[in-house]
Amino acid sequence: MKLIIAIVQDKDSGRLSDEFNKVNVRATKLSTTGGFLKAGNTTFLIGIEDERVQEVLDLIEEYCQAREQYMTSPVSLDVNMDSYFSVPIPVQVGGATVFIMPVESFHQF
Ligand code: 2BA
Repeated sequence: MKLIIAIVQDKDSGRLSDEFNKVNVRATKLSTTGGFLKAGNTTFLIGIEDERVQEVLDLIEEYCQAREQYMTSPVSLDVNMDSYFSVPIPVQVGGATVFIMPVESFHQF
């Protein structure tokens, strides 16, 4: 068994969750925040048999798309750093960031 940790954009999480339910892939959704953009994203925890890992990866790849988001970076107008204006900088996010870990044991009580 493996534990798949998949960080996806909130916009993709609803459809991905629906697809998991359709094919009986069990998942837990966590509301998370990206450390860089400090924007909300969704982390799925998926416990899955080894032979179904590729199926899950295929679904994640199909339903999670890359998008451009903008972060605002303060720019100083003078050397004294007295006045600032914000410049939107485009950042490419996703489709998905996925970690796969071995599961030593699995219990449900
Ligand atoms: P964030 O940390 O908010 O990062 C959003 C996007 O900003 C990243 O997209 C990447 O394109 C960019 N970015 C992140 N750190 C950067 C840096 N130090 N310098 C320049 N650009 C940077 P993704 O790579 O697709 O990551 C999307 C989200 O997945 C991340 O949101 C974070 O929540 C998670 N993530 C990505 N890599 C991770 C890792 N190695 N460990 C844990 N979480 C990770």
